[in-house]
Amino acid sequence: MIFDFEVIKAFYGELAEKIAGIRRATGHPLTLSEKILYSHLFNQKPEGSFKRGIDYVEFAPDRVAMQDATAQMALLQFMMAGKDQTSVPTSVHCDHLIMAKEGATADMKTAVYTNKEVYDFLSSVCNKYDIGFWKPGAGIIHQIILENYAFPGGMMIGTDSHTPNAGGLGMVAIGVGGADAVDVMTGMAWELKLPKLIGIKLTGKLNGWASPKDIILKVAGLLTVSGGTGYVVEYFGEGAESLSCTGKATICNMGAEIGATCSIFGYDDAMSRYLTATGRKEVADLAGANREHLISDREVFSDPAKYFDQFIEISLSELEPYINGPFTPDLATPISQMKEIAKKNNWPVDVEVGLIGSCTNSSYEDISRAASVVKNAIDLKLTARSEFKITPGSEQIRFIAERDGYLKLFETIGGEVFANACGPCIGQWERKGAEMKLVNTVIHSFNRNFAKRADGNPNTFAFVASPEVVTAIAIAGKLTFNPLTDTLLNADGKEVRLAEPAGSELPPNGFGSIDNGYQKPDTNGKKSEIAISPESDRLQSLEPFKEWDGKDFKGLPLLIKAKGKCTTDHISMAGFWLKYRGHLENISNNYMIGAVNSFNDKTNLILNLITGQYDTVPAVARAYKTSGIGSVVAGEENFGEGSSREHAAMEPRYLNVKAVIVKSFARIHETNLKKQGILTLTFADKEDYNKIREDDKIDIIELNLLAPGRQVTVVLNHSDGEKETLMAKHSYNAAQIDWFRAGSALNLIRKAKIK
Ligand code: MIC
Ligand code: SF4
Repeated sequence: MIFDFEVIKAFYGELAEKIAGIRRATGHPLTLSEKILYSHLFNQKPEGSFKRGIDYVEFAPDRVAMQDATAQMALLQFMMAGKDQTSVPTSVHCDHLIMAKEGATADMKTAVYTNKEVYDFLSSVCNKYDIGFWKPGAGIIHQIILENYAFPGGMMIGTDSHTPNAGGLGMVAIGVGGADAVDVMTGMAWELKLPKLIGIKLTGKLNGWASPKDIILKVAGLLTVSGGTGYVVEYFGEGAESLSCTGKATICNMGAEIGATCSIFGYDDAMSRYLTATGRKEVADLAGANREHLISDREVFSDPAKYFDQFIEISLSELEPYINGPFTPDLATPISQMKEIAKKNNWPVDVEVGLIGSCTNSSYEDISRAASVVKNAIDLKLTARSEFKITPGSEQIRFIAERDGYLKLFETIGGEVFANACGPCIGQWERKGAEMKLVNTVIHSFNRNFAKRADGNPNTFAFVASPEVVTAIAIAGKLTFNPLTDTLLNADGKEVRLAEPAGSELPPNGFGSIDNGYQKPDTNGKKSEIAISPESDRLQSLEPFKEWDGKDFKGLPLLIKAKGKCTTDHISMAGFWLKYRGHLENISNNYMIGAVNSFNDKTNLILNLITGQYDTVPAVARAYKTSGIGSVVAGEENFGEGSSREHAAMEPRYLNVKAVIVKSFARIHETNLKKQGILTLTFADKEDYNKIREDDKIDIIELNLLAPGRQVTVVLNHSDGEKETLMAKHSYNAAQIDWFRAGSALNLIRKAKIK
C-alpha cells in the first residue's frame, strides 16, 4: 500500500507548472532546495525578493510526523485548538519509550505494560483525529518515514530533530517543536526564517572501510555543532549519486548534529531503486518523470560557489573512516590518528560495548556490512572482546535481518538484539552497573553522544562511528584499533587482519511482507472523548499559559547562569524522565538538572535568593513560582542544541521563567521558547555574559516597545547596590511578538478559534 498516494500524485501533477512560475518570479537558476521550499509556500509568491537568512517565510508542508515522547505534548496542545481532524496527513510513532534491558521480546512486553496509558492515549487521539498510528515495536519514526512516507520533492515537518533523515529520499524534512506541528495540523502556515544554503559536492567513490556515515562525521568536524544553523545542506555530484538512498538518509539524519535546518540530495537512480524495493514503484515513476525538477539546475552544478552561500567539496575516494567524540558529535578523528589523539587526551581505550542500529544507521546496507565483518571475524576464529548490541530501526529491517541470517551471526559473537526502538540512543538502556559511574568507553553508530545520554553515567566516553567500524572495534575491544592497518590475535594465536566490509544496498530477496505495526485510524474513534485521569502521573491536560500583563520585568532573580555546553539533554534530560513527557508538572522536576552552574561548576545546585541557601534548580524555580516571582536564565553558545523536545521550553514557562538570555541559540529551541511565550534574547556583546552575578536582580525594560530589530535593555541590579545596563538582541518578527504578548503561540490559535 502507498500511503496518501493521491496527495503525492496531485503534488507531481502541479510540479512542472509551479517550478516554471518560481523560475519566472526569481529570474535565476534554482538549487533543489529553493525548488522545494518555494513550491511549498503557504500563500505567498516567490517574487524573487525573499532574503535568505533574514526573511521569515510561510510554508505549507505536505505532512507531519510525531514520535511518542513529543507527540503527547503536541497532541495535548492540538486538542486545545478545537479541530475535528488534522489538516495534512499525520502519523504518530511509538519508539522512544521502550526500555532496552533484556532483549527485544522481554523488553517489548514490559514496554506495552508500563506505557499502556500513554499508548492508549496516543492511539485514541489518533483515531479521533484521523492520524496514522505506528504501534510500539513497529520501528523508529525516521526509518518508518523513509520506508513508507517520504517522497522526492516533498516537504514535511516532524517533532524530532532527526526528521531530516527523509532528505535521503529527496525531501525537505525539518525537525520542529510540537507547537509548530500544531500550526500545520490546524491548517495554519508554518513559519521559518528562509534558510541559507550550503552546497557540498561529493566527488569520487567510497571504498574499503569508508561509508556514508564517515561523510557526515567529517562534515561535522568541518562545520561543528553550530556550523549548519540556519542552513539547508544540499549534497550533489557524482559521489552523491554513487551512494545508496539509505546512505544518503544517514548523512541527512546527522545534519541535525551540525544544527542544519535540514539536508537533502537530488533525485537519482538510488532513490528510484529504494522506492521500488519498498513497494512504491508508482512514486518512483512519477518522480522519474519529474527528475529535472527534483535536482538543481545545470547552472548550479557548473558554478556552485555562485548559488550556495557556502560551498565545500569532499573527495570520497580519499575519505577514511572517522570516529567522533567523546561527549560531542563534532570532535572528528580520522581512524588513522586515533591512537595518537586518544593517548594525548587520555581517553580510556578499552571499549566495553559496541552498539549498532538506531534511526541513523539501520539500513539493510548497514546491517549487511556489519554482518560481513562478523562473518569474517568468525571465519578468522576471532570473538568479540566488547559486548555487542543491535537496535534495528524497524520491524521490516529486523525481519529481513533475521530472515537473511544476520541476526544469527550477531548472536554468534554474543550480540544482543534489542527492540525496534530508540533504546540506548535515548537513555532507555538499563545498562548493568551504570549507576556505579565508572569511567568507561562505548562506541555506537547513533548520532548523539552528549554526556550521560546513553546510560546516564557522566563517565561514559561515547564515540560515534559507522556500523562496520563499531563492529570491528567491538571485536578488537580497543578504541585505537584500526581495521585498515592493524591485525588481531585469533584463537590459534595467529595474527589476522579483518577483510573490508561488503554488503548489499537492498535485500536481494526483497523486503517481504510482514505485519508492520501500522494502525489505520478507526473512524468509530471520532466520537469518543479523550479522557485524561486527574490522578495520572504520566498525562496531564494542559492549562493555557497566562497572557503577558503588559508590564516590564522588574527585579527578577537569576535562576541559573549555565556554563558551557547546554543541550536540550542538559535542560530536560531524557532516559528516566521520558515517562513524564505527557505531564508538564512532573517533567518540570528535571528542569536544567544537567546544566553546569557557572558560579560553582556544579550541576543542579543553585542559590535560592529567598532563603540564601543552595538547592536544586527545579526546587528553587518552584520556590520562586510559589512566591509569584519570575526568573531569568542565562547561557552560552548554541543554547538548546540537540533535540526538538519542547518540554525544554514548556518547563521554564511552567516554572515562571520570564526570559532566557544567551550568547546564541540553537534554532529549534529558540522557536520553542518563543512559542511558549518566553522572552528569548541574545547578548549584543557576548562579554556581558560575564557581568551577570549570582545574586543579581534583573530588570528587562521598555517591553511595550518590543519591535523587530529593536534591541532590548537589560539592567543588572547587583547586590552591592551597583547597576549595570546591557543591551540584548532578539530575532522576533512582528507575528512572533504577538506570541509573546498573548502568552504563547497557541493562545493566538485558540483566540482565533473562539472568535
Ligand atoms: C533525540 O534524539 O534527542 C530525540 C530523543 O529523538 C529528540 C526528541 C525527544 O527528545 O523526544 C530529538 O532529537 O528531537
Ligand atoms: Fe530515537 Fe536516537 Fe533517533 Fe532520536 S536519534 S529518534 S532517540 S534513535
